[in-house]
Amino acid sequence: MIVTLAGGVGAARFLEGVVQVVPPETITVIVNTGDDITLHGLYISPDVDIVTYTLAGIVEPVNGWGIAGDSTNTLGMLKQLGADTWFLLGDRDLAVHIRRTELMRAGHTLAEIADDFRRALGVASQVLPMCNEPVSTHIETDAGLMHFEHFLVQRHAQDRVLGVQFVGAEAARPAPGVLEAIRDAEAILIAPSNPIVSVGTILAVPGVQAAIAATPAPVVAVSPIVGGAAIKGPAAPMLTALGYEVSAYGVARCYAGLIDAMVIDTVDADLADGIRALGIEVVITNTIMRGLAEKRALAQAALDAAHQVVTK
Ligand code: FO1
Repeated sequence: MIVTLAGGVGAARFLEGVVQVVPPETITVIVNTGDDITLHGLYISPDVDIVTYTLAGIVEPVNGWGIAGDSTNTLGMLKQLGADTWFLLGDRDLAVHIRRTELMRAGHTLAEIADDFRRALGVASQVLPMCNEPVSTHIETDAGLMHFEHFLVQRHAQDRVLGVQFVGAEAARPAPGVLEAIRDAEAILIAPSNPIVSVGTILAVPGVQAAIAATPAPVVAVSPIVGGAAIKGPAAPMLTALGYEVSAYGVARCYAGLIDAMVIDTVDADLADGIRALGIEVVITNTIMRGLAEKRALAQAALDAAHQVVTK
């Protein structure tokens, strides 16, 4: 079994490659739920949905979130009724949030619902939320403490980042199957997601970090920072706020002691020696995923790195 720790869009694109190189049913994706948010009375789980829609082949391809070709009639009507509609929710996407909220009220867990939905949408890989308890990533900024989605989407990441809080994480427990998947994995791949607020949130669930440190499986991370900038999203100000440099080396420092190898982009080849000095093997390749061939090649490079660690 191949285990991937995943955030949203970057992880989902990487996973499109992983399912090309290993049988999809042998993949378990452990997904960040720190971005989860309740809007219009509905429970929304952006990263779980992004991963599920992408693997189901229905994601909106340009943004990488939402459903391709979705309409926005419901949101339009909500707006007319005075609702705050800063978070764009399409009609078919809303159906997912309605059904999830209904099932949660009936006592089902996030993990059970994620499993139901991925099966209903024809996804062969396991999609496992990191925990069933509510955890919400909050960003400390010069404009105050705010939920991650308020920071990113409502306020366009305009505020200065001072720190990050994973509200509820101490009381959370890894969802059933998370620790077992990490223990029994053939390889653990950390997707090119934000190391602070996507992967960092998963690692903040008590027991997850220790399980990764203890697993005999090789652990390989793909750097989401290329040429000193994030491929997507607000990783740069977050790394800076927490004292890491905005580079593949900074990402390696986040993961030092936890990973065996890291895949970095060819433009960052000069950082390899510094990363190796942290005790991390380095594989240098193209990490920008434009088409399916590049996604597949990146997934293969990460798996090859895992194999190299094992056979070394
Ligand atoms: N990102 C945006 O930048 N603007 C949006 O309006 C927005 C809506 C949205 C709806 C459903 C969903 O699953 C994701 C959505 N995202 C949107 C993406 C999301 O904010 C982030 O990219 C992830 O949370 C980061 O992993």
